[in-house]
Amino acid sequence: MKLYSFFRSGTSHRLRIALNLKGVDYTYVPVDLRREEHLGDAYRALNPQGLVPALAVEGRVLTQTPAILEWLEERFPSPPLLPADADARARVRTLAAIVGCDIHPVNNRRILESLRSDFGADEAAVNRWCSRWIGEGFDAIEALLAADPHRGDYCVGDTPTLAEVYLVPQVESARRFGVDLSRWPRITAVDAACQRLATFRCAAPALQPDAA
Ligand SMILES: N[C@@H](CCC(=O)N[C@@H](CS)C(=O)NCC(=O)O)C(=O)O
Repeated sequence: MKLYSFFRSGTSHRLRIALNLKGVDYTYVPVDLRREEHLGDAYRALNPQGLVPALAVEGRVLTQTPAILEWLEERFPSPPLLPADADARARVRTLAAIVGCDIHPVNNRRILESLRSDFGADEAAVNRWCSRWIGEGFDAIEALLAADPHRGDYCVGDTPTLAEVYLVPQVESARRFGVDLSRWPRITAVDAACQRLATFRCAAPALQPDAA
């Protein structure tokens, strides 16, 4: 398997965590977003959307992390990243969707570039934008975590699930944008629990071959 990844990309980070949790080996292929390699013909031939990550496997290329994560779960069911119980699965998917559908898309590089070039936003305004949408999403996640009386160290159940696969990269990104995380003690505790696991630590942006 080849993972086309950028070290600082939150969606690439999701896949690195999931592949590590599943124990699946892969070759890391860097795609430099700073040099816009993802917009060139060579990468677009792999992913016409011009977004990382992409996973090349057995002669085909998978794109879109929700689809790739489901594929991984189906092809490598052990250890599971979704709980057995339907209600718990729904909770995991809710938490993952808050990050994947409502926080990450509006803070993506191309959106921030458009704020700068089409709307004249300076870096302070861009940071306010990111903080706002991260804050709204994290407030909701924190409330959902607080409302679950059976929760342990992780978001749902006693082992990491897709909820952490989405959440930990978003926490990393929040730190990068200078967001004060002290407002969300449950989220930071889940992140700390994940950082105790080598599978999460090895997926960190700073440890990737293209980290600079
Ligand atoms: N929904 C896509 C989003 C992928 C995505 O937005 N990737 C970002 C990096 S985290 C990207 O390639 N951005 C390039 C850009 O915005 O120009 C997924 O989950 O795979």
